[in-house]
Amino acid sequence: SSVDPTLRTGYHFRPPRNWINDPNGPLYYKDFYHLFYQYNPYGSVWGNIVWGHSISTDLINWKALTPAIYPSKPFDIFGCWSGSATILPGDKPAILYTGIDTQKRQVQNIAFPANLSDPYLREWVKPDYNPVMPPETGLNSSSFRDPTTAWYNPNGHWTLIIGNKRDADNRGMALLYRSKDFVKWVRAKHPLHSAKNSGMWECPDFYPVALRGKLGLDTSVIGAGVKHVLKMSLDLTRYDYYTLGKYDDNLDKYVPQNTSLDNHSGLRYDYGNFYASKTFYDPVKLRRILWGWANESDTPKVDSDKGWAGIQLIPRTIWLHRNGRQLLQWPIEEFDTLRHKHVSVANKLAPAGGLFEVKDIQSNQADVEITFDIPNLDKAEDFDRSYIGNAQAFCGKNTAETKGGVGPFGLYVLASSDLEERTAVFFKIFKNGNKHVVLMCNDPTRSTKREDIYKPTFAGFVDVDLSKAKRISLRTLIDNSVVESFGARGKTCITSRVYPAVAIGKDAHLFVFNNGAEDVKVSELNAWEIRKPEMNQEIIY
Ligand code: DQQ
Repeated sequence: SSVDPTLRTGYHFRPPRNWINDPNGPLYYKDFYHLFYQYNPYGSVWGNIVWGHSISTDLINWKALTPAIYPSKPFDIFGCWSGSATILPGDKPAILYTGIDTQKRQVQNIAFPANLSDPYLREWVKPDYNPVMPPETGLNSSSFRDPTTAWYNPNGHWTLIIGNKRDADNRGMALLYRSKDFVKWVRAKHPLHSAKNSGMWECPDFYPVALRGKLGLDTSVIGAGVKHVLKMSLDLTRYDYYTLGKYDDNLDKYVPQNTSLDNHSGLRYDYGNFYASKTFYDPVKLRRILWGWANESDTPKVDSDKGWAGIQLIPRTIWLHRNGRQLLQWPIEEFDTLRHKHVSVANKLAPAGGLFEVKDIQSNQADVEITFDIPNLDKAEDFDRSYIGNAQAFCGKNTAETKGGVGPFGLYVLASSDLEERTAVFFKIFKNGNKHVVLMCNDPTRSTKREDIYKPTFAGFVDVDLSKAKRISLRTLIDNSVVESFGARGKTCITSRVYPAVAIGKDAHLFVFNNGAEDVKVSELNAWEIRKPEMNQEIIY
């Protein structure tokens, strides 16, 4: 059976039709935000890749332009793959991207706006001296792609990294390149960073974050008062990982601190359906913004029948937690302008084994913020060290309906009135000596009555200290077939794609549930219907 066309997202970024994947080259220029993205103009499965292009003044309402970069030269004739933008002095954007050349090699190319007085940056020129970074001897030309935004090293060089894998030992790497003029690039002898057995690093990203506060930093900021973030998308696991660490601009080396990539154990932006992400610095609101791609969970056959596949998630402001241990993420504030009809609940008990419905809004496209107070932690089950690194496996076995001690409690979203369909987003709290461990799960095992749908359970731990306040918050954005959740004000995020058969449109319901043995209290719940923004309706030529 095929997907109901009304399950297409309304407020998540998408083109009018067809396949999309990675966000590319996000930038701000002359009053407009630009987003480029991997796009198949001819179909709804991956292929024929060009850079789709849209503009916005608020990152929420989008106008579609014609593709900005598309195969036209020997150095990109078989595809224009992912890359990034750098704003050069004098407010001059430049794009570096991976081209697939006549020999099917991955090469790095440069493109400049044809006309800097066009704020839409509609036309891009690819000089004939491309590629600017060909795969040199010894490099695997099929694992050499996705250049980052460049940063300016005080030693006088523009510097960037490119994703790579060394075949001999499957070592994933961030190759380092330097340039004085942005045109002639030379590879450094050593990579910025690498990790054994991690396989191909796709779409690396490297940027500074301030030690204190929410303000973002321009990509070239270096020195005391900042940490650096290195993120890569691991082709092996299809998840994005990051580490926090120190960038030594003299040696051009990055050293992770208290985080490592060994055994794919880095921190995660999102524990769900989230890949090939990229950040950019927004000079208007002085913040760093994260874009991430979510693919469909349905089959390519269904994608090709329905004519669309893939979205970008709501852009997230990203900053360092003051404990220095992790990043925090939150939907950009502009998103709140889409909030419409509102309901609220205060001081309502979610009794052990009970549930209640949140009524009076249509919740298939909604924004829900909830705070749970947990009066008593005595019944928390013991934490087993074997759960570390295995959150997803634990939640796969222990679903939202598995009775527990403290929790599972949380939301049933996109639920049918009889609860035969529901996607559960919930917390479960364990006892670990005299401390507590919080686990967050997204359980879509009952998200649809349709068969043959890929319904992976996702989960991550939440680094909160319940000894200060026995309380935890959750925000969930619901958009027909997307459930995008932020636990503990952006500490742990989980995105999931689901395709209900019944819980569609007006038939989608929202519940608060508690399948633990201990009562919890909803101290506050606010839920809003979400209006539809302008979403790439017609192409501007
Ligand atoms: N997608 C692009 C590549 C990148 C991959 C091709 C990640 O450049 O490595 O569409 O999803």
